[in-house]
Amino acid sequence: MPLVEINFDGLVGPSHNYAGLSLGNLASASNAGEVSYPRAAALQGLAKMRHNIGLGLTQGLFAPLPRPNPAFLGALGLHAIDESDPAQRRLRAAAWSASSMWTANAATVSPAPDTVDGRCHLTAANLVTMPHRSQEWPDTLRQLRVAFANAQAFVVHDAVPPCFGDEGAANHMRMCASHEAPGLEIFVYGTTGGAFPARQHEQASRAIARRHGLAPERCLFVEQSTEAIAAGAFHNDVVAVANERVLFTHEQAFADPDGTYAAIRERLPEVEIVIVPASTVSLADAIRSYLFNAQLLTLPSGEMALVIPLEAWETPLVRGWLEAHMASNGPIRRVLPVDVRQSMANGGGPACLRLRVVADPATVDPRFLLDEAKIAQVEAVVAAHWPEQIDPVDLGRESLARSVIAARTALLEMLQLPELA
Ligand code: SUG
Repeated sequence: MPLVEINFDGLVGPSHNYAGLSLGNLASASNAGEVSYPRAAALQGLAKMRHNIGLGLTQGLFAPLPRPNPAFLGALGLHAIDESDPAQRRLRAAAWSASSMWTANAATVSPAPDTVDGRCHLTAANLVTMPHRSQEWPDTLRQLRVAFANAQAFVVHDAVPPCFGDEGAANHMRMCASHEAPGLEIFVYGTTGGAFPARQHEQASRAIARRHGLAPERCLFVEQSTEAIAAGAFHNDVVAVANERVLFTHEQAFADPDGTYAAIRERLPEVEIVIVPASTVSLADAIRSYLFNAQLLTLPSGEMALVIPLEAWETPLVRGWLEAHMASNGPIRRVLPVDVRQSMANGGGPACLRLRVVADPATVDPRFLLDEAKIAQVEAVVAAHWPEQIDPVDLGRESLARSVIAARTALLEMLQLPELA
């Protein structure tokens, strides 16, 4: 079986809520305090997975991580919460966060054709910049080690040391003539984002490239523009996405756009760079609509499709640009809007919800791979067990905690993944 791109989507967890925990993520901040709909959110994500399977693509699934996480609170000495202290309430909300749904932040992946030992390397992201995300990596690592246990095909690395923030594949793009060919791996880091934190540190990216055994001449380390981070692009995948020989980017994504494009062209002469100018779609509109937080996918026909959030299609300037691009015979031949509004309201579009792994599906633990029948089984578990809604003021309530834990247990039983219990 040849190497193919497998998209592992994170199932939206039963504790999905809007607590406004992510500084620099405008959607998270503006929806803080809203009531969330975990069941609808998970079903939206499953509908996207079904949609992509319908395109003839290979689809995988990661289970939500255990929440609420008492170990996180215990480590902070918070065995009981002082309800009058907003900082303590915020830390409790962190322990309830379903943020592992955004698996683009689970790990950085270097497929086998790029690495010195011919195996696919994955490094779990430490996510240290945001407290609610910093608790993810040990459980993520555990899951990656089960899914990619085949040691002939995969190497799964610990997170890089917490002195350097790493947010995984959201700040990493792989470009290549085809998925099976050696790739150019582009690591995008930030230095400053004005009022907002730069989450990806250059030294974390460089450490990953070394640990994965990448050839230095096939790596690029590119700085994200300060303006982009300051405008709300807390990850590079909010303003750029790449697939095979196509880079689709906003004009203001990188600190040195021309230098970046030239360096890519030098290493991958067949590259096609599709640049959306700020005069057509401003950085603010790009971030509000999440045009670039899209899945740029090669269909079995060889054509490329862009799976965008509905919000992008509903933004007239963005839709106008996409229609003009397709009419001009640009490399994106199809635009496919999907409804992931519940995730979008926390700043997670179609691209955030998936981790791309180029591998032979036969080498992956089959419990993490999906077909239509298994999606229907997951949907049934979600319909039966996921809370219909969560008001952030209910976080901490014992009965809610019990139902969230029971929901995940039911899922793991259905998926036959006792190792993750
Ligand atoms: O890290 N939101 C996530 C969204 C991650 C999107 N991923 C990518 N761009 N790849 C984050 O900011 C919101 C949680 C809250 O506010 O409760 C949150 O964590």
